[in-house]
Amino acid sequence: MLIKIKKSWELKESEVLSETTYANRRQILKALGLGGIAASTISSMGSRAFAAAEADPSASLYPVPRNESYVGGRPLTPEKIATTYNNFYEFGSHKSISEAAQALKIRPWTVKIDGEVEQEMEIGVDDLLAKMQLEERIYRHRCVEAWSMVVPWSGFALKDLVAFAKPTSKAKYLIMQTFEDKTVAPGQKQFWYPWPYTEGLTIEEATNDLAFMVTGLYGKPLPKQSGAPLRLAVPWKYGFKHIKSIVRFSFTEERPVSFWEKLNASEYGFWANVNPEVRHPRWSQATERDLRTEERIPTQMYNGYAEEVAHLYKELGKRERLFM
Ligand SMILES: Nc1nc2c(c(=O)[nH]1)N[C@H]1C(S)=C(S)[C@@H](COP(=O)(O)O)O[C@H]1N2
Ligand SMILES: [Mo]
Repeated sequence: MLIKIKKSWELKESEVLSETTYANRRQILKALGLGGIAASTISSMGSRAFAAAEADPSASLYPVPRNESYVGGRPLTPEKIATTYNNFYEFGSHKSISEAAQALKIRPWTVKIDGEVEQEMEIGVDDLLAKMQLEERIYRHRCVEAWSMVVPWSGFALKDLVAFAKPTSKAKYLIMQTFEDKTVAPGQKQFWYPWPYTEGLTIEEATNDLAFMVTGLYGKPLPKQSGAPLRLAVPWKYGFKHIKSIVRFSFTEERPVSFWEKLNASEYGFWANVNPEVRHPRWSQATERDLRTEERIPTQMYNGYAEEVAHLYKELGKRERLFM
């Protein structure tokens, strides 16, 4: 089973690059005897496109005041592009998942806080929002696949959530976990992926000023395809660290192994800091495609946030520091 997981995995990036390689992936699934499953999963995607658009009870909170200390450095990506070109494997391993994602029910939405905390708890997302100071920040977003955008996220500092959770002195890492529900997320029927999606940060990263819990986008509640109702933004790291639709925050002593790292540790490491000098094993990270202009621009060290975060990695060995 594990061997099969690795094989199907090697296709992730190529799928994105062209239809031809996408077809190639189907051939491999077929060879593994999984062709039937894959075909039915693919055809069910999008069928829930027009699920009732229930009103978001947090709508009246937006827009929130902009924190001017975070600037994009280049023009914003149009909302239409940022909300229709997405990565959210729960709804399909391609970019056009925005309609399929409407099947996700985002209320009631309960978040669990557990592990190394003074007291484990569950809290409804609207109660959590009421406790947090919301603001807007313009952040650059750099996907490991070498495309990028500049967007106005609304939300609150992750360090405020950490403070609210009261981790014990044993807590060294924060693990976040996405919802799990095969009935709304057809991608989760693809059993060769290690669902649920998880991501992790060190406590120092999670309490860095830049680490942001996103709850809104372009002055409105976060769209489902973007990871409603709660999603992470750590703009100095590759996009896959920006876990969507979070239901659980666990504090641990041990470093977690996240979704992509389980699938392919040599390509999607724990640190995942944006670094133009370190190639992905299959392509250069020196430049990126801006979604607004479709032009290639140079990639910056830590995605341009070195001043804020480089100190976090001083103690790491050279190989670890550079490893994406
Ligand atoms: N749960 C979950 N979170 C996820 C992903 C995913 O597939 N599932 N994809 C990640 C990747 S690779 C990127 S680049 C960003 C994309 O966010 P966007 O669709 O808002 O641009 O979400 C990240 N968060
Ligand atoms: Mo990504």
